[in-house]
Amino acid sequence: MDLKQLDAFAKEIIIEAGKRICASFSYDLEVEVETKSSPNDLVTNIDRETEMFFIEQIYQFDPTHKILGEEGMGEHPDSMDGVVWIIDPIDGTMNFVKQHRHFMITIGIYIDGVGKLGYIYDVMREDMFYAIAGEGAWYNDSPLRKLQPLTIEEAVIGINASWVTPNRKINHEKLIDLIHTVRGTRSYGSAAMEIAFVVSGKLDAYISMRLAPWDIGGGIIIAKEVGAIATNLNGQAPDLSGSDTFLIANPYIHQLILEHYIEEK
Ligand code: 2AM
Ligand code: CA
Ligand code: CA
Ligand code: CA
Repeated sequence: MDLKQLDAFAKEIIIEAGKRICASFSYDLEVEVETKSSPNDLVTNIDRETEMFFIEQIYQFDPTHKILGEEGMGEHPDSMDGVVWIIDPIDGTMNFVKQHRHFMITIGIYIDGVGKLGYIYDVMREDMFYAIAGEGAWYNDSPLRKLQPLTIEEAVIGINASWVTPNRKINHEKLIDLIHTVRGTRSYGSAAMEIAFVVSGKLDAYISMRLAPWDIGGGIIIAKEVGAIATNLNGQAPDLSGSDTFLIANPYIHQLILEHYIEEK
């Protein structure tokens, strides 16, 4: 497998898909919004059309490649053998619908279960965060540095406000302690965007109670190249076979956050 050729192809179709999504903001194209598992879990025709675009392009490029997409438009791969693309056509659908910004296309390409190429593309800014396993990570044309040491007091973390109120999943009092300890908090509404910010040092950690393989499949490949640590809230490596909790952080604070501030119910 020629990774350079695959990388060039992946970037080409991600940028093309981004242009198609932008075109949907023109007035004569209707965006149809539906809810999925809950009133705040949205999907649109553009999510589905973008996933279909990727599937068609990838099968034309190589029909042996397999595709796991959030919207389930392709055949669900039965294993991670061979080349598997894990695709979230729009990460941050609520941002797409409501804000017309802050939504990402994110893709991870795995060969026999090993992450090889990872992409997080900010469609409106035309910003690409990406990595080639073993060769490094980039933000557009600039190499991303290894993450630098910092203390928890200096950290800026991504977290959704709902986890700091009483909930069934996690001890929110400990998260309140965390919020009082760190320098600042942010919440962007796109898991991939928050992961892109952690790998590029714009955030120092991001916590989520429930993410799916397509939310993190690209980002964790980029994380490895810069030394960011990604696990579930038990400290185990992320499992791409189903949904799980998630913590990605600067390596100097990852373990500290897990030990002192995370207590699942
Ligand atoms: P999505 O936009 O692709 O659905 C904030 O909602 C972040 O969590 C987004 O990255 C969103 O991805 C992701 N997410 C994962 N599971 C979700 C769910 N069940 N409902 C809403 N967002 C979900
Ligand atoms: Ca979704
Ligand atoms: Ca997503
Ligand atoms: Ca999505």
